[in-house]
Amino acid sequence: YKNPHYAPGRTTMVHLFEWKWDDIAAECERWLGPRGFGGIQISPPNENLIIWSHNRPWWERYQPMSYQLTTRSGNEQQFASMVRRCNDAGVRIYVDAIINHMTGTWNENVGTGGNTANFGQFNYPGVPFGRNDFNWPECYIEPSDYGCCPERVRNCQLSGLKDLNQGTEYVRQMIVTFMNRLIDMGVAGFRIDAAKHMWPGDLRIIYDRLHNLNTAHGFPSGARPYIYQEVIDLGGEAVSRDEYTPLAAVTEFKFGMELSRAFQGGNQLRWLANWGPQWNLLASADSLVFIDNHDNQRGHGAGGNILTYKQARPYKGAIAFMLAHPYGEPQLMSSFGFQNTEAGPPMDSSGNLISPSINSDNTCGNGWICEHRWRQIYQMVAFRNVAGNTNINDWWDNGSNQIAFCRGGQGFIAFNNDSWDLNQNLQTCLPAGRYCDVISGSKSGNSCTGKTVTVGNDGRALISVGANDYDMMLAIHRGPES
Ligand code: LAG
Ligand code: CA
Repeated sequence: YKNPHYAPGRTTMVHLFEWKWDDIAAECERWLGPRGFGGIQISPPNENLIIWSHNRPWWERYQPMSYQLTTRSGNEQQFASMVRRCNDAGVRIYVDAIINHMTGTWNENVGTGGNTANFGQFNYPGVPFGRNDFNWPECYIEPSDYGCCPERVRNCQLSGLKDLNQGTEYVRQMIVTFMNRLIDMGVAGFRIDAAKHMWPGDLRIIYDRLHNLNTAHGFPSGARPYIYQEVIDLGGEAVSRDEYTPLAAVTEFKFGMELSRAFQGGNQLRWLANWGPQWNLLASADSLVFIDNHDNQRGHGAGGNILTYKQARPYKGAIAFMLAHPYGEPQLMSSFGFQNTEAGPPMDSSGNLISPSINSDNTCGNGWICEHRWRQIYQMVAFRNVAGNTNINDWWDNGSNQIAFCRGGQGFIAFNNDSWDLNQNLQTCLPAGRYCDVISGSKSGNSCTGKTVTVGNDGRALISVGANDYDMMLAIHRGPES
């Protein structure tokens, strides 16, 4: 369950948060496929409660009403067509699976597929689920439970969301049927929402009943779905990430916290020389990594002082480090703009999602940020694809915040987070020649719109990253784009 089964030569997924299925299909064909992206995490595809009392917040999608595939992102037919078109473009689909709970208790009770529920009776006819399918008697997770009491973390309600009992055969069957339907439609795997709040033993039974990936969508025969379990473990809790790594991959929240700290100047970049398990991160093969996600970019979930699109310069630095470094399975965030942390995605007065528009410089409009269309980010996806499974070599640092390293003989990157210029003759490990920096510009034909780097026969080159340059890094690699 730890192999994302990307198409050959691809390495990176992006979370297209709250996008519509038709827009994702188009994005696979016009952008993600051609640019070498490996996959997409989509928002939950199953029916959720409509919450007008909070003006349709983004978080209504974390309140399931049924496993029918109708949401603001589209219906089942649109979902199937998206998966087909993306797989044909070489881009995999990973589903955010909300299987720990159903909704909270609300006055509104209509879902995006038209199903209703009786919250007081724990009745969800769209599945159907009833009182016996939930942990009982009702209890609510208190902050102090995380320190002491795994059984309360697993069996009580998270934020008042009605807690399914995955220990019962019927609940497992409903969940497995839902997930297998998606696998048969061609998805490549799942994010397991709130995995900390489910028993590892129950999850194992569920995973082991999942189908192999669909060979008619280009997967090798016998391939198991990629599963990354959302477990927020910053240390010191009764439930630990290590209970979940024997099952499948796990989200590593320390990754984005530490890199956010370093790239904001709270830690010197030179300490990143041993980035990985020596920082108490998970083993690389177990680890799904990201700088920000949909929760912590707005202070939900683990919170913390996380870099986002709002602090673009250090954010791009942290993302470039993530993509240049071989540790972990990286995931990019693609956001909609927000001020209010509860606000939903761009929508009209009826609550319909508004599609992103695409500007002439490839960026997005209509309220969508599309970090995955920022040059400094998508060109680092290409860098990572070229670097492949090479290791880091020729690490250099100035004893402070200027660092550089090679990826085998495939790529070279330098960062300057000091307040003075970086001007050094450094080993790039690349064949002699002229390279185009993929951060400050891009190659078009024989010319380069950004910095040019000339590598000598000894592999060395003069590397310059000014303290006041637009970006804090410079990257070159083999292949046509640099
Ligand atoms: C997750 N991972 O474990 C998701 O990443 C996270 O986004 C989900 O919370 C959470 N678990 C449940 O799937 C989000 C919001 C919550 C929101 C919840 C349900 O961060 O704030 O709770 O989705 O929509 C909301 C209200 C609560 C209320 C609750 C129940 O904010 O005040 O108690 O709904 O009605
Ligand atoms: Ca639970």
